[in-house]
Amino acid sequence: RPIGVYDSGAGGLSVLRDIRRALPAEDLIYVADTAYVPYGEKSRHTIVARAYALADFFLAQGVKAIAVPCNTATAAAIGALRERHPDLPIVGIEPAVKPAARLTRSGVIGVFATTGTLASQKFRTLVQREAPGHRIALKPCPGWVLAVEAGQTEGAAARELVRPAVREVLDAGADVLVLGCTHFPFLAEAVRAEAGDTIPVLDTGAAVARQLGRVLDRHALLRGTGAGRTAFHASGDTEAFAAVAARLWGEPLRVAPM
Ligand code: DGN
Repeated sequence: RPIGVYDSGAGGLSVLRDIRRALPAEDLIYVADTAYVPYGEKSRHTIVARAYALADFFLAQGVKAIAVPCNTATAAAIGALRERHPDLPIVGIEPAVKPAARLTRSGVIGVFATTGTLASQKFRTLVQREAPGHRIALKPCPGWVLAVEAGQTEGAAARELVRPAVREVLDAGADVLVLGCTHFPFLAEAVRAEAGDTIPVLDTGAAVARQLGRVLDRHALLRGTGAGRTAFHASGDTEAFAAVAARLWGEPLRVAPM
């Protein structure tokens, strides 16, 4: 049986890459909820309703687990989703505050994410638990999400896009940067180029892939061998998503409607 993976758009592809690498035998179904992108400024109510709709879509395809590589959706909806589907393994994502707290020397951690993530109770709890006594320089970056959705992740334009936010958190004293939105690893090179070699830039894609493997293993749901398939769907314009996703995923791909 396949694993369902979703994000508001193309961002989750950065984590899908890690999942594909970590679990090569699994069949994966990726849905980009592009009819509702971006999630960053949407109400909690809307994001929970979308989580329910996506889970219903996945369950109709017989999935054995769901991964939500979207920080905004995890923060707003994963509790409600687990309550609604108590027997289904569901894996979310959270910003890399914990590893950042171990790395920082200045005690200031820069976090780039959506407004929804940064304003969530889940994020506040994460900071209190994993980085007590540290200062967090928060920076919502809705423009970065739109740039990735438009496939603009490289070159001088990408560096210009990220420069003001990177400068701002570095000026606030941050010496480690957290990409707390799954769209942002596609801009990691630009962020690294702006921040310089000595500043670690962290994301949690690989951790999510590992966690998914552990959860499947615990439920005895891991497939033995064989080549896993990857299917792509979008709730919005499938052709438009196919064009962007091919660029970010690195090979041409077919996108079916949700
Ligand atoms: N990729 C999502 C996240 O990790 O928060 C949401 C981006 C968005 O839709 N604004």
